[in-house]
Order: sequence, then C-alpha cells, then structure tokens
Amino acid sequence: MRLTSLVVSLAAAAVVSAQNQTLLVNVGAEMATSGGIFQFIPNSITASNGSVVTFQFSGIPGNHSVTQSSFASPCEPLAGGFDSGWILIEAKTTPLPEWNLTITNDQTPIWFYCKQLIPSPHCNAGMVGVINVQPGANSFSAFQSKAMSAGAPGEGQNGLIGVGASASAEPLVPSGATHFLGVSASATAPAASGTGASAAGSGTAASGSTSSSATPSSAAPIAINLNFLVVLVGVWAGAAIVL
Ligand SMILES: *[C@@H]1O[C@H](CO)[C@@H](O)[C@H](O)[C@H]1NC(C)=O
Ligand SMILES: *[C@@H]1O[C@H](CO)[C@@H](O)[C@H](O)[C@H]1NC(C)=O
Ligand SMILES: *[C@@H]1O[C@H](CO)[C@@H](O)[C@H](O)[C@H]1NC(C)=O
Ligand SMILES: *[C@@H]1O[C@H](CO)[C@@H](O)[C@H](O)[C@H]1NC(C)=O
Ligand SMILES: [Cu+2]
Repeated sequence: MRLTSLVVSLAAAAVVSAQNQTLLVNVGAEMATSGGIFQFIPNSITASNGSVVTFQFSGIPGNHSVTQSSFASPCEPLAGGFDSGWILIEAKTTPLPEWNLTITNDQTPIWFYCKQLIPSPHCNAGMVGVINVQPGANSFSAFQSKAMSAGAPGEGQNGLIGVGASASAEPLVPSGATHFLGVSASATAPAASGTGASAAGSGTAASGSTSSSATPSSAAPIAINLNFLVVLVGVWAGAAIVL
C-alpha cells in the first residue's frame, strides 16, 4: 500500500512536469511600478516545449515590442527571430493586447528586448528579458548590463517565426490599441548561430513549417506514454484497493 501511494505520487509529479505551461509576461509597466515603465515582468522565465508564453501589453500608457535578440547583441533583432512589432496602448482596453509565443526549443536561451526608441530607447533602459536562461556567465543580469551599455536598438522588423519560439498569429490588437510594423530586418540583421533562416514577415513559410512541425511530432509520443503510465498506475491502485 505504501509502495502504491509512492508510485501514484511519482506518476502525478511526472504528469505535472510534462504538461504544457501557460505563462504570462507583462510588457511595460506603470510609472509607479518599482523599476519604472521600461520592463518586462517577470524578465526571466522557464518554459518547456509546447508551452505558451502570453505577452500582455499591460503597461499603460505604453508603446512596446517583444523582439528576439541574442546574448551577443541584446538590442539588435536576431536573424530569423520573432518580433511582435510595436503596440501602442494609450488607455486600458478590454481585452488587453497580447501575443502568444509557443516554445519550440527549450534547450537554449531565448533572449528578447523592446525596440521602442520613444521617448528614449527602452532596451538601453534595461527593457529586456529571457526565456530558459542557463547557469553560467550568460545570466539575465549580464544580458541586461550589456543592453544598457549597447548602442541604439535595432529597429528592423522580423516576423512570427523565431529561433526556439514562434507565434502562430499576429498579436491580438483590440480597438483602442494600435499595431506598428517596421521595415523588414532581413537585409541588416546579424546572423543567428546555427540557422540560415531569413528574417521576414509572417510569410516565412519555409522556416515556419520546419520549426513548428518539429515539436508536435517529438512531443506526441511523450504524451501517449504518460497517459499509458497513468492508466497503468490506476490499474495498480485499483488492484491494491481490491487486495
Ligand atoms: C503540448 O504541446 C505539444 C507541442 O506543441 C502539443 O502537441 C500538445 O498537444 C500540447 N498538449 C496540451 C495538453 O496542450
Ligand atoms: C509608437 O511607436 C511607433 C513605432 O516606433 C511610432 O511610429 C509611433 O509614433 C509611436 N506612437 C506614440 C504615440 O508614441
Ligand atoms: C524541445 O524541442 C527541441 C527541438 O525539437 C529538442 O531539441 C529538445 O530536445 C526538446 N526538449 C526536450 C526537453 O525534449
Ligand atoms: C493565448 O494563449 C492563451 C492560453 O492558451 C489563450 O487563452 C489565449 O486566448 C491566447 N490568446 C491569443 C490572442 O491567441
Ligand atoms: Cu518598451
């Protein structure tokens, strides 16, 4: 009986850790918020493959972006990176503007910044964040320090598909908010290590289908195995009760 409850709790823990998470990141804050308006809250999260990170543009008034960069160049758009474009929100809307990114590779850090220059560059004020930071020298605080001493943020426009995370749709922009897209970054963006993907708008069919189809096919067997485990444990628990 003791063994059975141990097995049940272990299986329950495994199921919880394998489930896709839904995570919320606030984009921008208010004057009164500790740390000021130029920040992502939280600015460092962990998210496994298949998890959805909801970027909610809740800093009002605000005019921010969620733009993928790299540790090496914190305030420059990453070639083949994701980019929400700017969302201007002057007064509260219902719902708030939001943009969902689904994690496609949780094994490598996903760095991002806000590319807004008005009234002063947000990235250089420290408006940066990371998903899945790893132990070592490339910490969030090292990244933020580099951002604050970097040159003016890159404004080039990337699309929905990123490196390690992608969106399946443009941001939700309710009436009362405004969406701005810049000029394509494909001609100027620095190269991403290990990817030849071009940085373009939502029409990047080739890189998009490659990176988004990889995850479901590798994740599906895990889900099936876990379901099987749960059934198996249920049968064991049932047997233990009968005995
Ligand atoms: C979790 O994410 C994977 C990969 O995107 C997907 O195939 C699966 O359906 C998701 N599971 C749930 C419960 O949402
Ligand atoms: C919002 O940002 C966009 C892109 O930088 C800019 O074109 C627009 O003028 C800004 N609007 C306000 C009110 O700051
Ligand atoms: C998440 O997906 C990426 C890309 O397919 C893969 O390399 C990585 O191993 C996956 N992570 C886990 C924990 O399976
Ligand atoms: C973002 O994802 C969350 C959780 O899956 C969902 O409830 C919400 O409707 C999505 N928002 C958009 C704009 O797709
Ligand atoms: Cu900003």
